[in-house]
Amino acid sequence: MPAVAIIGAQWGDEGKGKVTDHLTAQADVVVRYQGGANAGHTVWIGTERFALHMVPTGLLRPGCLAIVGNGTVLEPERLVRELDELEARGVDLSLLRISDRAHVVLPAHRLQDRLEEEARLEARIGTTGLGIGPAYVDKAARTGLRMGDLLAADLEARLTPILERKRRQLEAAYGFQATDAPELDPAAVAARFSAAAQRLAPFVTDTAAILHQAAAEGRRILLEGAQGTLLDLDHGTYPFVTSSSSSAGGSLTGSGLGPRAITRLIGVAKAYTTRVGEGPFPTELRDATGDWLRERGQEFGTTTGRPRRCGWLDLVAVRYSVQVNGLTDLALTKLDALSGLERLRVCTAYRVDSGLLDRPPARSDLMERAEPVYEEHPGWTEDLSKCRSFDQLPPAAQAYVQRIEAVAGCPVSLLSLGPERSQTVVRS
Ligand code: 2SA
Ligand code: MG
Repeated sequence: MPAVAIIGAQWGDEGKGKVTDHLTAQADVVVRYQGGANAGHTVWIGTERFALHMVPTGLLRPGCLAIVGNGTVLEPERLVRELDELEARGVDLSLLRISDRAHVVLPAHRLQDRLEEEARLEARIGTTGLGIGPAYVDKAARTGLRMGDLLAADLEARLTPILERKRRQLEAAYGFQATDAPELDPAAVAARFSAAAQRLAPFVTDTAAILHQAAAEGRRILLEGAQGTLLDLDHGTYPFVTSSSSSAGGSLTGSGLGPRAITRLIGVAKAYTTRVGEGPFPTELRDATGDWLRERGQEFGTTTGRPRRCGWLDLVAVRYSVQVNGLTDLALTKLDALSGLERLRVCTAYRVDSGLLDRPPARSDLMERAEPVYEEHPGWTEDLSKCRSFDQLPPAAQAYVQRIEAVAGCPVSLLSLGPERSQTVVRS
């Protein structure tokens, strides 16, 4: 059963949207399995830019079934807006399916996200502020509302105990004055949701059943990850992570497929490193080179517009992703953005106090103190954006890619040399 998983091998924004879009040409079904509106997957089709948040990239390929899996958390009104905008631009929604087990992000979750961040003072996580973490907390606490529940006739009655509990929680934890807060008013929330629920109803179904059927028929399934392995709740740089399983494991729990379904796991890595939000980032460049990378790579958040922190390629992080996800190959993106740098550095180990580490440590204070151990490589000046095969790359760029393969312990099977669909090199 040929299911392929696409996973971020760094801290998100590796270019998964572009790589997924490339692979959807050979897919029958594309599945988003975790995260929600915090994701931002950018796809360029000709001169048109699409920024997808909750829906899978496969929706942009005619004939491709696009599934939003049970592992996601969705804000109904925002999802409707995303669908309306896509439809207005000519995207056909008839092959979209949304899991009835996906959890709902309530207006109160967004409020809670903001209150929690404010209360964290200097230990802020730098969340996207979209209520993602609180929604997953309520899912794990078994007090969440699911997409299937949205369609229930007694929605207000279902919301009442949920919002009453939330009111008590926010008052106790943050001294929030809950009187009159519309986010906590079951009637107001039910009214807001009911219009969205009507619009979403035709799409909401048991998506795992569709996937089991598709797998049994030998249809080609693509599992589209959001965020990245270093933001994974278990394997990432905790606590500076997102609240979902953004590594390979999440592609199973978040879709309903079994482990044997996946035959290929592609890690997407950028030729340098970026991170948005707070948290340790050993190779970060807080200097002119960092600014240069941000401008060259247009490193600004797709969802929030936040400037991304930029730095040299951290191969400790990529190698760790290869191991955590059992990657079969890597897709390397934005190699073209490095043209013009005289020398390039890649980090191959961390020095913490007097010891060397070849993996990110669990303790965030140790990770915060990690000093990168660098290797230097010659750069190149040629414009790579028109290269269409590996052989056309300048020798220094070829050597850079080969060194990545050696240190990460994984072959680079695909190179992205620009945002366009055509700027993609597949290596055999
Ligand atoms: P949250 O909101 O609870 O998921 O935030 C927790 C951490 O996860 C990071 N995070 C992300 N990092 C990179 N890209 C993300 N998506 C958007 C994009 C981000 C944007 O594609 O550009 O537009 O700003 C994403 N989503 C979550 C977040 O920064 C926190 O560190
Ligand atoms: Mg992104």
